[in-house]
Amino acid sequence: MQVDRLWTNGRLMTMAEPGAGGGDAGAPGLGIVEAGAIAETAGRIVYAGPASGLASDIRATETVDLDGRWVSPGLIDCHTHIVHGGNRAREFELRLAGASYEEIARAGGGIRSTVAATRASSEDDLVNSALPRLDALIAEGVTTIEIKSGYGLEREAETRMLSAARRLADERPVSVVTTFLGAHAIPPEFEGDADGYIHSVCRDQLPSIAADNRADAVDGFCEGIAFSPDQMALVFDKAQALGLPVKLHAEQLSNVGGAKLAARYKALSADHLEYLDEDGAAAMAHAGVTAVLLPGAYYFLRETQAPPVDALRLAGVPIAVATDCNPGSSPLTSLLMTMNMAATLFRLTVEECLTGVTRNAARALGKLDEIGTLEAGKACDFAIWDIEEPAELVYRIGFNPLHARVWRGK
Ligand code: DI6
Ligand code: FE
Repeated sequence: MQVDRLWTNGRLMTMAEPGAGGGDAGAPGLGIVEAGAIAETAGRIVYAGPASGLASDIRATETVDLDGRWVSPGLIDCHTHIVHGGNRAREFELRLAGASYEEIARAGGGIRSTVAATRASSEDDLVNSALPRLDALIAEGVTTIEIKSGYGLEREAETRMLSAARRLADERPVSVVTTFLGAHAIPPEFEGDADGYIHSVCRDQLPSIAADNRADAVDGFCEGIAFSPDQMALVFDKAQALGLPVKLHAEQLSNVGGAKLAARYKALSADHLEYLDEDGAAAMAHAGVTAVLLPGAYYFLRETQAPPVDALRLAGVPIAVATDCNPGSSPLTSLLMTMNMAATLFRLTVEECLTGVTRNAARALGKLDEIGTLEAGKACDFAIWDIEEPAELVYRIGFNPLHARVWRGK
């Protein structure tokens, strides 16, 4: 058997679903394989497991000795807004002086100030300003990133954001998944007319964005300061008519029933969820909606109500974790730091954090058959770490133990 590359002598966290086989007993969840090997051909994993299980006639064009290092699937940041113009450091200072996120938003700052900066940016500007943020994530082993629009709020600027996001995948060895977030905020032209703006999202923005294949999914901000479940339902109806899966920013600052709406539309994920209740968690579990927890926004906005992790566990909702990297509520470009926050602030276990940035992050993107675990048939994306045990990836703060990153076999 001939393969392109063979990595030997690694300690694998396959992150394969428990019961899927491959993992040693005594290490539930992480799917640990000591003395592991990974074989790759044409960017795909053809084998990941104990070296003893390799075909005896295996021949590789190139063989790499991992020297006993730990290997995880490539990390996946499944919720970001890394493409945008400007920054909001001044607003941060206002918040330090006592203003709340909601007060700033209601006064026309917040998301809208980033909208003005984004509208004034060319596609090149957007690509160039996002690259350092993307590079910071890549440097920590990220191999797939989701990027949302939502700071253009009209067709041309939303389209520009999405093409900038797609272009980032040409600029760097990383997979980019794009999400149309036209229903993020009410733009100044529609002041006081949320219904009118939703109508324009459905009529003027979504159809052309879908026709040009610019977005892989459709998202919205369902919140008192943004759009109601009824308004979001109109966007979701249109998205589904155009064949696009949906997801939702839900119950971040209050409970307006966003999680139930997401469940009704079999959304890929409902994200934030600080104010989720048990009914909402049950509805998500029933509909197979992944919970994406975003501790960076919770931390940065100094929220005090943490998401109901026990209710999510009890209901059996898969939990993912992401940076929510955005200029207003989570200027965070470290997925390792995000895992530490999820553990410290939300009390996720190490296993939940690691699953949250691999297997369940893949699930939140609808790409579990493609990425998220080290299993034959999937894309050959992985991270090699200089650590003694997996918990170190969650435990350390501001320390990057990445040894090397492999994307599509390279
Ligand atoms: N919720 C958030 O935390 C971000 N968007 C959203 O819907 C905030 C975006 C921003 O403040 O720019
Ligand atoms: Fe967000």
